[in-house]
Amino acid sequence: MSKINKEKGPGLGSIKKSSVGLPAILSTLNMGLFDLGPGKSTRVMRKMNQFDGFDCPGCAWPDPDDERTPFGEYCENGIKAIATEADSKTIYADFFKNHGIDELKSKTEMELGKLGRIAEPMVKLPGATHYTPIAWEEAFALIAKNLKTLSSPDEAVFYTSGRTSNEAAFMYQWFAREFGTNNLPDCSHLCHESSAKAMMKTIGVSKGSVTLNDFEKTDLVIILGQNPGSNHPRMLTSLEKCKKNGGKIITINPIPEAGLSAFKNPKKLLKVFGKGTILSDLYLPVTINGDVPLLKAILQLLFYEERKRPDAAFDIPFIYENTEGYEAFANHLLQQDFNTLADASGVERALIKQAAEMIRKSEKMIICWSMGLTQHENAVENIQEVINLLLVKGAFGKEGSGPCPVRGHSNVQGDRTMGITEAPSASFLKNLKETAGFAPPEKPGYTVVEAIKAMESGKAKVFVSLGGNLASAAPDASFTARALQKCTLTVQISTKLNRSHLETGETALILPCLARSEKDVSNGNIQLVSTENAMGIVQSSKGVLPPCSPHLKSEPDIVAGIARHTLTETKTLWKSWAANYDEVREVIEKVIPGFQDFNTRLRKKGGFILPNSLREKTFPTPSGKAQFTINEVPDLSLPDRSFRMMTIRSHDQFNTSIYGLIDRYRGIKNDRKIVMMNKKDMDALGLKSKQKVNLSNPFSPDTLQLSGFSVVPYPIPKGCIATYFPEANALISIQHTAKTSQTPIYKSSIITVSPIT
Ligand SMILES: Nc1nc2c(c(=O)[nH]1)N[C@H]1C(S)=C(S)[C@@H](COP(=O)(O)OP(=O)(O)OC[C@H]3O[C@@H](n4cnc5c(=O)[nH]c(N)nc54)[C@H](O)[C@@H]3O)O[C@H]1N2
Ligand SMILES: Nc1nc2c(c(=O)[nH]1)N[C@H]1C(S)=C(S)[C@@H](COP(=O)(O)OP(=O)(O)OC[C@H]3O[C@@H](n4cnc5c(=O)[nH]c(N)nc54)[C@H](O)[C@@H]3O)O[C@H]1N2
Ligand SMILES: [Mo]
Repeated sequence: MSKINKEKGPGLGSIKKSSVGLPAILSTLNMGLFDLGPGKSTRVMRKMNQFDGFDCPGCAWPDPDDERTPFGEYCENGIKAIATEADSKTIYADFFKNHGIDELKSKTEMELGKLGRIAEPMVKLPGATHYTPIAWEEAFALIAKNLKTLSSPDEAVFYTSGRTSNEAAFMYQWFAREFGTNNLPDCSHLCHESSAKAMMKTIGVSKGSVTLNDFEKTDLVIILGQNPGSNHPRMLTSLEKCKKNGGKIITINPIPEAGLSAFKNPKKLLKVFGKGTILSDLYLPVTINGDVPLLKAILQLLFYEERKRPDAAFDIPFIYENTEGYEAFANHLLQQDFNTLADASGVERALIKQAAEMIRKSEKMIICWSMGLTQHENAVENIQEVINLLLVKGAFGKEGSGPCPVRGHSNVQGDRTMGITEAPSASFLKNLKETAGFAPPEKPGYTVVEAIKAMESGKAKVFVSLGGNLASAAPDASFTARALQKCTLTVQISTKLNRSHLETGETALILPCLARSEKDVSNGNIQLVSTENAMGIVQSSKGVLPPCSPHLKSEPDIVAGIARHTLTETKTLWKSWAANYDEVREVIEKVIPGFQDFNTRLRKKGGFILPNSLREKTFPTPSGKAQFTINEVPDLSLPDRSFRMMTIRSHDQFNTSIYGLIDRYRGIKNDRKIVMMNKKDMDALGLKSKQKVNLSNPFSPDTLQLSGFSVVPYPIPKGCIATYFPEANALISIQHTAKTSQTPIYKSSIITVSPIT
């Protein structure tokens, strides 16, 4: 467990080349022992990601289809996620009596999380300084009263974070639509929305098509804008298998992330002391947001090769049979100047040529990407350029090939499948209407950024949050706090205390729910829920631990409670749904394609895979063809003394849940208010290692500022800086989002850095 040492300032160690290995295992076990106690640790680890266990509440990377190790399918960060969730400490009414909201606001996000699990429902009444206890039925009645006094259902916002089960998500969207609104923003808007928009437009499907098996069959994996060593550690096992079978890996990232250089598989304990597998064959240190020029430079080199020797680089039969827009795309490539593209990308020409040659030779290629591509102003274009590369190589409908947007939260993909979206498709609404017997609203609802703006301007007045921590996860922390404070009612359905429980509306409710690892018992039976991982596999999840408090309710039960009190005329069987999720699944089966025989197939070992037409080389775009796109090179010039800033995760956090202060692979500890900067840039500004600086975003309509950050030298391209999420969120403008997807530009704010004098 890390020690908090605010006095000492940041500790700097060496940047690690390899990930996992012995220190990781020790760190994991320490964490497990610390928070859970040894008996509970073992029980949890034996059941996590097992066929008859529960789905890890961490990331969305899939579990192996075939063998699973007897000691649990886990990774270091999965254990940290579970240890945090299954915390034995609890906070009851007496805690809230002794600690007012203002006092709690002075705590960091990490300190709040470490207070323990919320153990009973609480309310903050208008004008009160403290939360006080409230009975469940009273809490539901209070929500109903507030919702019923709105002048339109569109004045309510129903947010979802991606941990919610399919069953709870399905009930939640049904409730919002029966109430009369499509205001169902979710954390996807802050995450992979840019991928969804780009993929829908170009290939007609918003999900990736590859499976774990494809990683064993492929000859090339390209990883852009992703740090799997920290955020999807089990992906390294797939990459290791790819390497064993002769595959190659290219990584494209402004910083050399550990885990991609060398990987020691924690499950093979004997190998821990060995050298590990070198994973990445080629690393391209792209400048922040230099991916479009880099990909274009690669595409141009491939195009020239293809012109010289037909079939040398492109899959022309695939292109002619399955795509549109190739000629315009090829003409555009011809007009580009290679040197200008290379300069804009920040990558040496020789490395670009090496990458192009590896791609040219590849016959089966997977491209993985995550937040490094999705959180820029031109994020949708970034991903469209990735699709262009997949299209020229014909990387669809064949083994070992395809797009792999690596999702974040464990069920974020499933929540979208269940209808959590502000813009439901016409076919979804039709199915819902036929099954539900009410007319769901057609007018699109708010995205996350639109919802925050609506609350801030008084257009939305009630905010309900099914998990998550909007106050810390959203951009412009003070704007978002103001938005929440302007609501008449804010409701947090959650497991642990976070900033969003403290930036309250006039009235505020905390409704504590069961976590995924806890037993959800109804009429003496343990209920199953389901989740969908990043590869479209739907699996069951069954909690194994006793609930941390007798006063918790399950998420479906809470949604049903709110619905029962709000929808007085409802014909929906809320009570019996909450008592038996099989009944919810029977209805899901009617509304959502791919879920036939849901209850039976869910109980099969390993669950089932949802259909994905990309695997059959079918592109459900309006014309039935995949689309090439022409994407502009972004203007990457920087005003004097300014930097392009990316906000990233450390190795010791899950989003806004901060486990500790050791970003072990990057060698940074004891502090998270850190600015990673190129040594030459530090010299030019006259900054010393660990010197305190002020950061400001003068390009936002209201200048956004933070002080007291320490600058540290780091191998990052000149002109680029990195800070941690969520500490730097106060600097990110809410007015300036990605085109089309409205995702905040968490990875490319323009920031000035000045020493504290
Ligand atoms: N342990 C743990 N696991 C997690 C999470 C967690 O916080 N902790 N969060 C979950 C969630 S919700 C998500 S969405 C995922 C996030 O997983 P990641 O996307 O891996 O998370 P980030 O830390 O945002 O890292 C983005 C990576 O992109 C790189 N990058 C930034 N800008 C650019 C750019 O312009 N171009 C390129 N090529 N690279 C760039 C950064 O250097 C960094 O390595 O992880 C999920 N899993
Ligand atoms: N600067 C910057 N900001 C970012 C990002 C970035 O890269 N940079 N990334 C963005 C991304 S990718 C994402 S996905 C968002 C994440 O945004 P959110 O999903 O809103 O935030 P989380 O931190 O994942 O939410 C954590 C809280 O969820 C609650 N919780 C945990 N488990 C459960 C459960 O089982 N049920 C319920 N009901 N509640 C639970 C706990 O109370 C916990 O405090 O942040 C975004 N914000
Ligand atoms: Mo995410």
